[in-house]
Amino acid sequence: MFCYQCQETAGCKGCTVSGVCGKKPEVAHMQDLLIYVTKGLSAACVKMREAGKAVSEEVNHMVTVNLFTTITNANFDLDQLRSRVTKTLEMKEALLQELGSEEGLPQAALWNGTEDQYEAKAVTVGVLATEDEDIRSLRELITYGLKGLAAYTKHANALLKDDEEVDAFIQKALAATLDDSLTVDDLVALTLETGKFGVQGMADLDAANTGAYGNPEVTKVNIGVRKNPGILVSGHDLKDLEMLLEQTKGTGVDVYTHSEMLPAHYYPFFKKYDHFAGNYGNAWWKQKEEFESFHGPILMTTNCIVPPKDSYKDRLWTTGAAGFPGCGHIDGAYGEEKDFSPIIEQAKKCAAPEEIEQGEIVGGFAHEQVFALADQVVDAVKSGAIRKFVVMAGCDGRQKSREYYTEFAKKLPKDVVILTAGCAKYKYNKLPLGDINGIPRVLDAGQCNDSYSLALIALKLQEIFGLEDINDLPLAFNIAWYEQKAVIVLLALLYLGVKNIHLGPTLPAFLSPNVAKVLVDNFGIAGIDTVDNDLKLFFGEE
Ligand code: FSO
Ligand code: SF4
Repeated sequence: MFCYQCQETAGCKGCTVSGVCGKKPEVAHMQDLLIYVTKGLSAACVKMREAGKAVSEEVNHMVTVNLFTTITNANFDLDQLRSRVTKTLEMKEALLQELGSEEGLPQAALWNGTEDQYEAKAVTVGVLATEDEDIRSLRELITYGLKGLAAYTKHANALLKDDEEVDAFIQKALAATLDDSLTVDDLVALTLETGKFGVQGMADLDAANTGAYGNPEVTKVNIGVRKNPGILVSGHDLKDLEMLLEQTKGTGVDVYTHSEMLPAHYYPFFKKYDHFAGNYGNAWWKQKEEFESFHGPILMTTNCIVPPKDSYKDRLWTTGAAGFPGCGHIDGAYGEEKDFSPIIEQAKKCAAPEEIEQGEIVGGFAHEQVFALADQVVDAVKSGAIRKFVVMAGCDGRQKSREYYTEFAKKLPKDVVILTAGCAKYKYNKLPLGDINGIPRVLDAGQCNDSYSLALIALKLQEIFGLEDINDLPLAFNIAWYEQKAVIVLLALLYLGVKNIHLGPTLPAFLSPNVAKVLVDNFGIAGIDTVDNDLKLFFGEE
């Protein structure tokens, strides 16, 4: 196997024996094959569109869910992956029939095989199949960005919002990664175009979420526990949460959020559920301890899954693109009511969660809420009470080097405000960082996809202050990344013209020296240094 798509890749180079995430070689191979056949299907879709034929929603959804399934920590289930390969091949064959010609199609669109041939094929189509390291680097950068975009698209689709332009772009770009005639320059241009559609995809999801659940508002979320048994919901899919909250009404079972589901509490819609109890625990990587002490069932609606301990494996459930062998999986098509009753029945027999902390965290600073506070914010900037903002969005992870972000937050000058989104916030959202004239020093916009809100806030401030360039704002970017959703957020920010983004705790292994140089020279992308050096760099002090 060879995989280097996430920040925790072995030796900062690539996982070759087994994934640091727990992904076994057979699973890694099947994911490689799934990506390959999805690229083949996409190439057929491109031909369909060129021929003026419609591509069905079913096909669009197959492409996005396939991509999502291969995101870090989302799906470890070999059987599910294999059956997705089979369905993708069937779908692609149907398109070839409809096209009536194979002319101009790449090998990936022409290949077909039976299950017993999958493994042998898979080992020939992985990342290393592209020999030129710069072309490989750009193809992977684009593919990972598309995986992130597909994840966000899937959540919008779950709320019955489809954007044919985004789907068509995903397919076009996937097909382009198979095209040997494209140069480094072509692929750099496609990388930026991916960022453009990243903005569009995040805007779509924002519209879907706020359309269904209202605009997030300032909210205090309890982090303690109640006395009833509970179900813990993790991942990013708000529609799954809604269905579960409806089905648990009046059952005596409480529902808690975990990790990236925390921001659900900020939406007005979810406040009507009395049994929506609070948030339990921290970012994804602490789940072994926290799922143990939660005592009740856990529903993973997306990544990030840590391979479970036997002690709670029977309480771990997956749905959507997530999967783990031996854990229960709840199926359900878009628009269909999923049946969570097995989880609810299990919860009733479980003990109440064990308290691991007490108190509250505050969040809900998405675009509309911040716009409502704009006068207060602008006054604080004009009076000098707020000197600067620092965007610290992105992901958390288990590496010790990430303590940098806690220390950085603690040592920040007192007149600096953190803007955040994604699970990165757990490195500092429980610290007593206080407020500036009533504005909390950590403004949490929501999930990683809500980085879109941070971009809107920056654009609004640019407009209010009458600045020509977004980079003239008193705003620094110190982003933590882990998996591929952070890649699309990064590409979206680059597309919006943001420069000098610092990315840590390490730069992606999939950036070849030349591709990294393009990003450094054109966008000022940089890594992180020590906390003290970076504080000096960003704020001119230690
Ligand atoms: Fe975190 Fe995992 Fe949201 Fe990611 S839980 S790491 S970038 O899936 O998507 O922030
Ligand atoms: Fe390694 Fe990350 Fe790939 Fe898992 S997703 S195999 S940890 S590079």
